Amino acid sequence: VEASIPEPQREAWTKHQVSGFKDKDGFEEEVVRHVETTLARSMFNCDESAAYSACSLAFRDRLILEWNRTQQRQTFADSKRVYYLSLEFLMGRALDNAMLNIGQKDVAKSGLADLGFRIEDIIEQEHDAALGNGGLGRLAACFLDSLASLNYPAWGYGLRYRYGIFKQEIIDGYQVEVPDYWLDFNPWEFPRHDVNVDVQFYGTVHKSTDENGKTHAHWEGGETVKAVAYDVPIPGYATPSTNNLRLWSSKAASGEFDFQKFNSGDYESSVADQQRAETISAVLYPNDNLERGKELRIKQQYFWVAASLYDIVRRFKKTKRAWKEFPEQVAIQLNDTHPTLAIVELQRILIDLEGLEWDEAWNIVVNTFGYTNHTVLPEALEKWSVGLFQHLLPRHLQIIYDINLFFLQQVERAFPNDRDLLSRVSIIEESQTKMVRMAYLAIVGSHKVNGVAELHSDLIRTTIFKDFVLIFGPDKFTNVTNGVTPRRWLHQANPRLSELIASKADGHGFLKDLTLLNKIELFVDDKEFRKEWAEIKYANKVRLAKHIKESAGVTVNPSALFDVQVKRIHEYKRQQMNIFGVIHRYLTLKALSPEERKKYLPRVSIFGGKAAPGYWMAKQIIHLINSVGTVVNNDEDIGDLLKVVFLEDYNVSKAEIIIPASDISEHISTAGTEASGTSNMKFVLNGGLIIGTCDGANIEITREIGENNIFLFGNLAEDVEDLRHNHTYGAHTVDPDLAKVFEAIEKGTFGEPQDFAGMITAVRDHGDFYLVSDDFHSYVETHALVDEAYRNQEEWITKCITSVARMGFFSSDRCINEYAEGIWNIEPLRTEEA
Ligand code: CR6
Repeated sequence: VEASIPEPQREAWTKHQVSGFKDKDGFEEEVVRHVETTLARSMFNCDESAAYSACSLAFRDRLILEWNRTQQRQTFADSKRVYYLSLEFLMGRALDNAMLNIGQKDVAKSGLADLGFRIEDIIEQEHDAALGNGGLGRLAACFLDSLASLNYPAWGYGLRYRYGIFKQEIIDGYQVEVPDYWLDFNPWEFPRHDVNVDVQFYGTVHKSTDENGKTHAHWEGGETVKAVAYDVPIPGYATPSTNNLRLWSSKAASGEFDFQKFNSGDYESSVADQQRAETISAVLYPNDNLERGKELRIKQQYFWVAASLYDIVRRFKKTKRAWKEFPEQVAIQLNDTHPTLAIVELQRILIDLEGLEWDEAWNIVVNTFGYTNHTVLPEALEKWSVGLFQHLLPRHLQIIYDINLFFLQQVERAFPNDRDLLSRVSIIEESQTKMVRMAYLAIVGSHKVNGVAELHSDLIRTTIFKDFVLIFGPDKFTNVTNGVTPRRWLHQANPRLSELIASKADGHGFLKDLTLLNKIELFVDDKEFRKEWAEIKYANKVRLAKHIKESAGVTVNPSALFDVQVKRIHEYKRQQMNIFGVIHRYLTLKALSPEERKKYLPRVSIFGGKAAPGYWMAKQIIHLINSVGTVVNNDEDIGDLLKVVFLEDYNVSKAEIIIPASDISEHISTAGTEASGTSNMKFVLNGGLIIGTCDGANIEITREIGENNIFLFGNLAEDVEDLRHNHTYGAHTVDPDLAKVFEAIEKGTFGEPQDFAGMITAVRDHGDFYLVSDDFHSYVETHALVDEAYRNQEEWITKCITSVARMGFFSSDRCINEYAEGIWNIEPLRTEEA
C-alpha cells in the first residue's frame, strides 16, 4: 500500500500515519476530545446521547482509517470487484457491530465505565438505520457484513432515504404510522459532495446518421437531478477490511435553487424544482412483496442505477483497459428486479456514449450482471407501463425494444413457429396497457439467475421462468440458499450464548467458520453445559419479559413457553392462522374446569411486525391480535396460562432482543409462498425450535438439523394448486375447530365482529387462497406436540443444542462464497500486506 503513495510525499505520509486508539486510555482520550471539540460540549454536561455520539465518532475514526487502507489496497491490487445493487439495506445499529468487528468492545466497555456510563445504555441511544422493509433488506445487510469479513473487494450501492421504514405505533389496537426521520445525527456516513452525478429524466431522442451510414442516438433529457454520494464504512469481523456502502441522495442539479428563475422573479417555481429533486430520495416505499407501479418509484430506481453505473464505469475507465475486459473487472448483482434498468443503462452507455457495436456491448452487459429473484408472488413481480417509460426514459424504451427484438429472433430461430412461446417470453406484455416485464428483462440481460432457497429455486425453474429454462438451458438458473451473519445474529444479539459456545468450540473461530458449531454436539450430555445453556435462555426471556412490560404493559411469566411470530404482516405468512390458533387455545381453556386447566402448559404468544400502510387485511390482522390480547390477558380464569402480546415497531434492534428469547417461533407460510425466510435461521441459531410448513429454507433447516428437531405441519407446495382448485367459490367447508373460532369472533367475544369480518370471509367465502382452513387441523395438533415436547425440558434442551450445532450451513459467509465462485468469479483480497 505504501508503494502506492507518490514518491515526494511518501515519507511524510508514512511518518504521520494515524493508527486509532490502542487501549482504554487511548479510547477515553478520543471520547473526551470528541465531546469537547467535535460536539463542542464540555465533559461536565456530557449526557448519554453525547457519550454515544463521541464513542461512535471515536470508532468511526478507526473505521475510516481501515476504510482508506482497504480502498487503497483494492485499487492497488487492481482485481475484480463486485457491486451489490439493492434498493434496501436494513442495517440496524452500527456502534455495537463496529466495536465487535474491530474487536474492541471490552476496551470501550471499561473506558465508558471510567467515564461513568454503562455500555448497554450508550448502545441503546442509537437510532436504527432502517432503510428496508424486511428480509430482502436485511439479507443485503448480512451480505455486506460477510463480504467485508471475507475480504472480498465489494461495494454496496443504494439510496440514502431521508425517511426509512415508518415507525409503528399501536393506538387502541390499531397500527398508526409515524415518519422515521433518522438523519438528525448520523455519525456513520460521510457526505462526499465532490462525488456527484447528474442524472437525466424525460426529454427526447434524436437520431443522426454518420458518413458510414451508422445511426447514432442522442438523448436530451428534460430534467436533470444531481446524485450526491454518502459513504458508509462496513467493517469486516476480525480483519482490517472495511468496505464501502455508497448511498445516493438527490439534489436539484442547479444547487440550492435555480438562480435564473429566482432573479426573474419566479421564486416559487425555483423552490418547487428543488423540492421535486429532493423528493426522489426522500422516502422508502413501505411495501414488502408488493409493487404498485408509481412513477416516483421508477424515478428512484433510475436515479440510483444511473448514478451507480456512472461511478462504476468511471472507476473502470481509470484502469485504461479495453471494454471487453469490463466483465473481468466488474460483477454487478441485482438484488431483485428493482435495479434491472442497470442492464439497459450499461448498454446505453456502451453504444450511445462509448460507440461500441450492439453485439459487442450486449456481450459485455450479459457477462457483467447476475439477477437474484426473491419471490414467486405475482403481485410482487415488477411491471412498468410502456407509456410511463416512453415519457420518463424514452431512450431506454428504445433499447428495451431492441433487446426484446434480438431476443425474440433468437427464440424464433431455436423454436420456429411457436407464436405462443414468443408472446409468453416477450419482455413486452401485449396487454390492454402494454407493460415491460422487469423480471424477463433481468433474465435476458444476466448470465446467472438465482433463487434464494432450494424449493424456491426449483419453483422458479418449473413455474414462472420455465420457458426461459427451455430457451437458455438449465445452467443459467441456480440456487443460493440465503444465510445470516453470525456476528450480529449470535455474537452481538446473544453474547452469553456466544461465550458458552466458544468455551466448548475452541474459541470464537465459529464466528468466521460457522460449521465449527458442530463441536458443541459433543457436549450435548454435559451437565454443566446444559445447565448454563438453560440459564442463558432463561435470562434472555427475562430480558424480553422486561421489554414486554415496558412497551406493551403486559406482565408475562418467563417460565412460560414463549411462542414468537415476528415478521412483516402478510396473508401469505399467515399471522391470521396463528391468532385463530390462539383463540382456539383460549376457547379450549375456557371450556375446562379449573382443575383440568392446571394441566395446561403456560404460554406467551408474541407477535410483531409492520403492515404496509395500504394493506387493509394486514391491518385487520393486527387489530384482531390486539383485541384478543385485551380479552385474554384480563381473563382471570386464564391467568398465566395464556398471554397474547403484540410488540410495537418490530425492527432490527428489537429482533436482537426477541430472537434469543424464543422457545418456539412460527414460520408458517402457505407452502410455496415464502421464498426462503431468514429469521427461521436466526431463531434456530439462538437455541429456539421452530414450528413451520415445508416452505422456503425450513426444508433445508430440517435436512441439516434433523426431522426430530423441528415441528413441521401442513400441506405441501405440490398440492397447493389442486387444493385451491377444489375450493369451489363459496362452497368450501371450514375446518370444524376453525368454525368455532369464527363463531366466537362473530359473537363479539373480541369486540365488534364487523372489524374482523374480512379475515373470516377470506377463508369461508372467498376461496381461502392461503389454505388456512386446510392446514388448521394439523397446525393445532402440532402445537399440542410442541406443548408435550416442552414439558420434557431435558429432551427439549437436547433438541436445542443439537440444532444449534448443526446450523453451520446457514451463515451468510457460505452464501457469499457461493455467489463469489458460481456467479461473480471473484476472489478475496489478501490482507497480509496491510
Ligand atoms: N419479502 C422473501 O419473501 C426472503 C427474502 C430474502 C423476500 C423472503 O422469503 O427470505 O426476500 N422477498 O431473500 C422479497 O422481498 C421480494 C422478502 O423479504
